[in-house]
Amino acid sequence: MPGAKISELLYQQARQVIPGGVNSPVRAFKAVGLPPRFIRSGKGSRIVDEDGNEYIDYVGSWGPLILGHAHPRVLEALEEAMKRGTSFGAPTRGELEMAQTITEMVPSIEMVRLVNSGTEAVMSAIRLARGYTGRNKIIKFSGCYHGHSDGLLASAGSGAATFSVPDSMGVPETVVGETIVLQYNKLDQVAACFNEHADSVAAVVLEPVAGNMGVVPPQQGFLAVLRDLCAKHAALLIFDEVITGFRVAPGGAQELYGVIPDLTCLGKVIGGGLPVGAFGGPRSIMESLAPEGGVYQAGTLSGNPLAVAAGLTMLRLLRTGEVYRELESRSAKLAKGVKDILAGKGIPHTLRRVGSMMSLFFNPGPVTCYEEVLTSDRGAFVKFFSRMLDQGIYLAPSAFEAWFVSAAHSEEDIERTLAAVEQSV
Ligand code: HOZ
Repeated sequence: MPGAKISELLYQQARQVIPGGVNSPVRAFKAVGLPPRFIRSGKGSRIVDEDGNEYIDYVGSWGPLILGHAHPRVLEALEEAMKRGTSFGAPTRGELEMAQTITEMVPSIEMVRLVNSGTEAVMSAIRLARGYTGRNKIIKFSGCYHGHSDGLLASAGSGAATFSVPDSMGVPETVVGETIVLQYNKLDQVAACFNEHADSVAAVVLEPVAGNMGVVPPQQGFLAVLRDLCAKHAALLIFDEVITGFRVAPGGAQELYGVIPDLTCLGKVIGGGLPVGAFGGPRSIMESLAPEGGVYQAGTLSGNPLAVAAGLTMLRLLRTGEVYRELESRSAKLAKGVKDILAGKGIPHTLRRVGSMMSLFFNPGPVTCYEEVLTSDRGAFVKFFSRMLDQGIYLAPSAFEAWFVSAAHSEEDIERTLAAVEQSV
C-alpha cells in the first residue's frame, strides 16, 4: 500500500470547512480510529483512493450498487438522460416507467411516490400512516435505522449507534414521545404494547432484515405475526426496504419471506446509487397523499430524471433473476470461508447473512437483536477492520453495518478477501 498521505491531507482540509470533515458521520472512520480514505473512483468491485490504493469494496455506497461501481449500461443511460436536461420540476416519462417497474416488482406496491432519499421516504410514509389512520403513535425497534428524521432518531442504529447518539440532541421530547421503541424479534413486547396502546398506534415500522445494527435477520414467524398484530389492531405495517429492496430478492424481503406490508419504503437502490427514494402501497392508502388527499408531501427534485434513468436501467438488469443466483453463490462462499477461518482459530464470532448482505460479529451469539449486538467485541472489530484495510479490503468502518457483495465481485475477489481474513485474524 502506498500509504494514505493524500487522504490525510484532504481530511485535514475538509475538517476546516465541513463538520467532522464528512457529509455523513459514518464516513469519518472515527469509530475505527483512522483517517477516512478519500475515494477518487470506482469500477466493478473495486474503488481507488486519492493515494492510488485499490480496494475490494464491500460498502458499495452503503448498499445500492448491486451491480458494482460504474456499470457500463447505467453510465450509458445517464449520459443519454443528461443530454436531455437534468431537472424539470415537471412530470416525465421516466418517472412513469420507474413507477410501473416498481409496482411490477414489489408485491405490496400498487402506487408509489418518488422522493430523494430513504430518510424522506420513511418520514413521508409515517406521515401518511398517521394521516390515514388518524393515530399518532409509532412502534419501532431498537437498532433499526430509518434515516435521521426527528421521530425516528430513537434507539437508532447505523451512525447513531456507532457514535453512541442513538437519541440525538435537538429532537423535541414531544416528537419522539410518540415513538415507542421495542426489541427486534421480541414478539411478546409487541403484543403487550398493542394491548396497552390499543387504538393509538398508527404503524409499526421496521427493517424486515435489520441492516443498520449489522445484519440481523427476522426470526421464524416474526414478520408474519407482526402482520397479524397490525391487522388485528388496525395499524399499518411499514417495511423499510431501503437496504433489502431489490437486494435480497427482486421483490425485496417481502417477497423472500412472503409477508406483505401496508407500506414499503425504498431508497438509494432505485437510483443505482444516485440520490432517490420512494414509498408505496395500495391505492386505498396512497390516494390519501396530496394532490388526491389531505396528507402533504412534495419535492422539486423528486423523480429526478438522472436518478430515474440510472435506477430504471439497474432494475431492468436485476429483473432477469440470474444476478440473484450469482450473488447468492459468491456470498455463501464468502460467509462460509470467513466462518471456517474464525472457527479454525477458535475466535468467538457469529456470522449473520441474508443473500448478499452479511455481518461478522465478534460475539459467540446469539445475535438476534440490538441488545445482543452490543455485547460484541468492538476492540476486535477495530483491529480486524484496520488489518483488512491494509490488505486492500474496504469494509464499513463500523461494527454496526453490513458487508455488501455485488454482482461485480468475482471468485478471485472472494478468494483474495478470504486470504486477507486469514491474515487479519
Ligand atoms: N444507512 C446507511 C448506513 N447503514 C447510511 C449511511 C450514512 O449514514 O451515511
